[in-house]
Amino acid sequence: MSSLNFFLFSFILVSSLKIAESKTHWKDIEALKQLKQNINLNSMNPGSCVSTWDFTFDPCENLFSEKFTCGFRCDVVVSQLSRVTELGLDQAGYSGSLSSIAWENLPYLETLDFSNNYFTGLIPDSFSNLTRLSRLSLSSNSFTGEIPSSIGTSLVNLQELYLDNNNLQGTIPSSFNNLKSLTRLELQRNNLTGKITDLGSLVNLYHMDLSDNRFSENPSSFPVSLVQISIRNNNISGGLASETFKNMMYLQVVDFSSNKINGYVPSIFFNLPSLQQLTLSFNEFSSIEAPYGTQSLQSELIAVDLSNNQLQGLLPAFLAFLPRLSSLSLENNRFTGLIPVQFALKTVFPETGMAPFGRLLLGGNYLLGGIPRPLLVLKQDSANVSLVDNCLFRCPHVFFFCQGGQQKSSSECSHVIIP
Ligand SMILES: *[C@@H]1O[C@H](CO)[C@@H](O)[C@H](O)[C@H]1NC(C)=O
Ligand SMILES: *[C@@H]1O[C@H](CO)[C@@H](O)[C@H](O)[C@H]1NC(C)=O
Ligand SMILES: *[C@@H]1O[C@H](CO)[C@@H](O)[C@H](O)[C@H]1NC(C)=O
Ligand SMILES: CC(=O)N[C@H]1CO[C@H](CO)[C@@H](O)[C@@H]1O
Repeated sequence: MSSLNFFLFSFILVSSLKIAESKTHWKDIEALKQLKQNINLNSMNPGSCVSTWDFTFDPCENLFSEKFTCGFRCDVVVSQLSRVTELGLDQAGYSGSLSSIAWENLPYLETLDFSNNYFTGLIPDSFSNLTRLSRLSLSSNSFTGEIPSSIGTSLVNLQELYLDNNNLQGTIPSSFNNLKSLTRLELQRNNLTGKITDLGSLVNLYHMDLSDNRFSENPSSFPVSLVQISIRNNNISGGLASETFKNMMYLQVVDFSSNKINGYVPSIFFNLPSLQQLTLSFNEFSSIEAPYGTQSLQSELIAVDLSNNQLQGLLPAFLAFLPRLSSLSLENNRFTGLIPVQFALKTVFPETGMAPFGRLLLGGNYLLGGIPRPLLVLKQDSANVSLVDNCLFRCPHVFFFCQGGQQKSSSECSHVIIP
């Protein structure tokens, strides 16, 4: 071999090695190709990420060029080969099914985000092969069928799961109790039914949104790590027990509105150390369990909405002693008796260190007697107060909190039973 030939030979060898250095593993290329093939052609808009994918070139080597403008991320993981670690499609209106893709070819995937597209069909069972996945988002697509229980069995590194805004049926697989790293679970706006699965093993879960489904029963306990829980607008019946919420030291926001929950509002909600927002409106509650020692409550509650229930009896005066409570709605219930002067005092002349009521909505009840004196000097722009549609002796419209409705007729008020 002449020295020139040797030089050329080594040049070619070195450059081909250099290419090999960041070449995409063939399995990842296979999976990306399959994904492109499974997206309906007519949903692939020019300019979208996937429409640019050109497999006559190496994906990871050409990422962010015009051959692969976007849609995934690569990392050199082993043996100088690039592996796809993130698949994050743009919101380009893609449709198609994900079931026949060999997901086991993407074993290094940590993030999969196909949210805000039009994907249909089942959530593939073979997602369970993506064992390094920490974030899975299929939000706002048209997936149907049940949530595969294999997700819970296999994706043990999952931290965030977003399946909201689809058309999923069935319930939450109990295998989800294996997902010990899960911090966020969003299943809102689906068609999920049955009893909400007890997820007591999920010691890191802090955000759970199950709203706008058709769940019919609460579990006997919720993860104690929860900070926010919403089960708004389901079909939950039965009552609530203090026992279900004990030890929930971090819970800040509870929204169980628009269900069919009955019985009493448990006193534990007025004793939980972190709870700030309690929303139980549009249910069938009939009473409120007052906590013990109401003068020394440590509650952090800021907003309580118990409107549109069937709450009876006298107004719960203890709520006037919650130091930070500034928004209280008890509208459209069956409360009767006098308006406690404590409510009026907290609105107009709050004690030092006590938040005043900025919102006090008492309309649509059967409250009796006169307007508590402190309210007579309340300025319109200082608080949102309403006393309309009650059985008050007089509520002249010169007072803004009497405007927007009349008092009930004397015949409607005549059946009021004073407890
Ligand atoms: C929810 O699922 C039921 C079957 O369980 C079906 O009849 C109904 O049409 C679904 N609702 C929606 C909005 O898809
Ligand atoms: C709600 O639950 C009741 C039983 O309590 C059931 O009869 C009804 O069909 C459910 N409604 C929906 C929309 O799932
Ligand atoms: C008071 O609050 C109610 C309920 O949120 C709202 O509908 C109303 O517009 C508010 N009124 C004023 C004057 O802010
Ligand atoms: C290679 C591998 O782990 N394949 C699995 C992928 O997922 C399907 C469905 O859960 C399994 O049947 C395969 O064994």
